[in-house]
Amino acid sequence: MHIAVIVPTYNEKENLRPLVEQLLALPIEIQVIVVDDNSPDGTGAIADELAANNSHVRVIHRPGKLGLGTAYIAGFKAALSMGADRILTMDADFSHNPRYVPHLVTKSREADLVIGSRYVRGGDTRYCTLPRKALSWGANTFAKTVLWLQAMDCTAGFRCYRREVLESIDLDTIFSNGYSFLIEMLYRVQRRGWRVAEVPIIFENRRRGASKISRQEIMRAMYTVVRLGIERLSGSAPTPVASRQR
Ligand SMILES: Nc1nc2c(ncn2[C@@H]2O[C@H](COP(=O)(O)OP(=O)(O)OP(=O)(O)O)[C@@H](O)[C@H]2O)c(=O)[nH]1
Ligand SMILES: [Mg+2]
Repeated sequence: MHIAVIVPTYNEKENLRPLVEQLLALPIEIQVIVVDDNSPDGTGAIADELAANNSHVRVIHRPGKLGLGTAYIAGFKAALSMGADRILTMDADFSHNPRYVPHLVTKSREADLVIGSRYVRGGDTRYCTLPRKALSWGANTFAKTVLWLQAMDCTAGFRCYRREVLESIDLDTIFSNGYSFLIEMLYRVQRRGWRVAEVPIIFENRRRGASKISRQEIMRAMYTVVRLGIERLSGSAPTPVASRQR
């Protein structure tokens, strides 16, 4: 099985090298795809150096900070064209510990999208401030209520998609870009009837580098949920194809 792990980066110079080293040391063979948005701190050069020394690392350079959603899409397209069967996404800041990657991949035998989840039994968060926990809880509750999302952790970026799932979604029509991209993807996956499962993870707040979540991102995420909620009520969403393709 060909496994690709997409790591979007923006100013992650302290984190990227140890993260990639830990990913490549896992007992399963993976291809790492770094998507760097011309990070001012030189993360892109570190990624190039890692790629030069290991054929299991590939780098996509984009000219500037174009947002998390399009970074994932660029990574998805590269992974699909490389023939990946499982496509994972994770943050570069060690909030998503690489040791969980094999758990997500194993669970993907019985599910089409697997989420590394803080909010199922055995999952938790560490070193997160109260405002950060409240933000996550509020975003999850709002998205779940409006969109009837079945997962417990709808905003998690630690995921494993089966290739067919990404192939079934027209990635170029995904409207949201920043963090709300995760909510929109989950919504589209669920609407298409794919099986979604969660495995518990301990989410650790980043220790190095800075968060990129801004007030504007939060407003955009709320807008995405409302927009998709209107789409859901108006019945204009695509009909499920999953049962045919599985
Ligand atoms: N390529 C790219 N990567 C991004 C962009 N914005 C964020 N990232 C990366 O996406 C991942 C998640 O961003 P974070 O800032 O850690 O956001 P978060 O994990 O939701 O929030 P914190 O818990 O505060 O860290 C990290 O690996 C970032 O470097 C972007 O515009 N482009
Ligand atoms: Mg983070």
